[in-house]
Amino acid sequence: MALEKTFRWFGFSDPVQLSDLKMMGIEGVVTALHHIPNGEVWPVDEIMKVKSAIEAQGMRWSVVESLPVSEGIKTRNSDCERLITNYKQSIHNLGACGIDTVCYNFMPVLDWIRTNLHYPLPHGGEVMYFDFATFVAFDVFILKRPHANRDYEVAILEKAAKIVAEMPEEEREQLAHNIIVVSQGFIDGTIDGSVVDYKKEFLSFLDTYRDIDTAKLRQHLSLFLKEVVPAAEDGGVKLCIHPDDPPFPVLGLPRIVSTQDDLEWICAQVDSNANGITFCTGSLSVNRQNNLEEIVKKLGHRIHFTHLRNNVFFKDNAFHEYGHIEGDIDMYPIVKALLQEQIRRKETGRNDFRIPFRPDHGVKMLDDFNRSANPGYPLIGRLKGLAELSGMQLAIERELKGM
Ligand code: DNO
Repeated sequence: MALEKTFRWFGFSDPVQLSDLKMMGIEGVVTALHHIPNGEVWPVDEIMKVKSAIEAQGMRWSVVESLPVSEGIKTRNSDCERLITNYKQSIHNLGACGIDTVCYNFMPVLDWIRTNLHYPLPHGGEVMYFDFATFVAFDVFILKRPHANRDYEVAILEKAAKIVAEMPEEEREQLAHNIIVVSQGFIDGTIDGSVVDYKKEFLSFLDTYRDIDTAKLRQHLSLFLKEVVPAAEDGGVKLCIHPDDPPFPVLGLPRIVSTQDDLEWICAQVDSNANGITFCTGSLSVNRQNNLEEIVKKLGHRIHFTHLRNNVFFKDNAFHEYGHIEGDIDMYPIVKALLQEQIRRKETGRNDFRIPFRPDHGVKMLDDFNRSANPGYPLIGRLKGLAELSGMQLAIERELKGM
C-alpha cells in the first residue's frame, strides 16, 4: 500500500479549495487552525468546523501542522505553565474530535529560513534558496545582532561583507523582511508582522535565549515531552516533531532537532509511540552527515508523518530546493524504506501502519505565477511532486511484491 497522500491546506482563505484537493486524488488534509493565536486553546467547535468541511469532500484531517509550541515553553518563562496547560487542552480537544497526528517543532524564535524566496531556475520556474553567506550578511550587517561576527569564520564574513556592500538598501530590507516576517507569519510563529520595527522585536526575542544553550534547550524539550506526551497518549494522539530547517545553529540560537542522534535522544525521552517524528527529507538532508535511509530504518517505527522534498547542495551549507524527485537526494531508497516500514507495521499488527506523506514545497511553475500562495506552496509544483512521488511508490510496490 502506498503512503497516505496528503496535502497542506491553509484553511478557508487558501486559494486552493478542498474540492480541488479531492480532484487531485488527495486522501488526507494537513492543516491547522491558523486563526487561533499562538498559545491559545483550540476549541472543539473550531476544530469540528474544519474537520467537517474536509470530511464533506470525502477526505480526512490526517495531520495537524502545526500546533505551535510557544516561545514561553521553549524558554520556560513565567507563562510556561499556562501555555503547557493550553497545549495539553488543545491535544485533548483534537483527540476528542478524532484527529490523531500532531506535528510541531522546537526551533527557537525562527522556524524555517531561506534567503531568496524567488530564485529563478533556468527553465523559468522558481524555487527557494538558502545562501549561507547571504544569511551571515543579514545577521551581521543588516540585523546587526550584537557580537554576531564572533560566530563566523573570517572567510565567510568577508564574503558576507561583499554581498551586503553590493546590495541596494531596499534589497537589504527585503531580505530581513523575508527572513523575519514573510516566511514566518503564515505558520503562526512568533512574529506575525504586526509590529512595525520587526527587527527590534526580533532582536528582543533572540535575547530571551541569552542563557539558553544546547543542553538547556534539550532540558526544556525533555520537560515539555514529559508533560505533553502522557496527555497525547490519553487522547489517542501521536505527536511528531519536525526537524530544524536548516539543521544547524543560527543567530546564536541552539538547535536540537538536526541529526539522527538528536532524533534518537528525543525518542528516548519518553518511550511512547505518542512521542514521534516528522521525517522531513528537505530539512534533514542539508546536514550532509545525515543518512536519511538509515534514519528511516532505525527510527521508522516512530515516524508518524513525512515531508518529501529535494534540494541541490552547494558549498558553505548553501542549497536550493528543487523538483521532488530531481536534485541531490536520491528519493528511491528513502521512499522504499518508508514503504517497507509500512509493511513491517502491518505485519506486527499496528493499526497506524499507514504513514501520511505530503509533497513538501514545490517549484513555482505555469499557472502558479497567476495564483497567490504562501512561500514554498505553489499548487502546480506540489501537484507535480505528488504525481512523481506517487508513480515512484507504485513502481516500488510492484518491485517489493516481485511483480
Ligand atoms: C515550512 C514548514 C515548516 C513546518 C514546521 C512544522 O514550510 O515545513 O514551517 O511546518 O516547522 O512545525
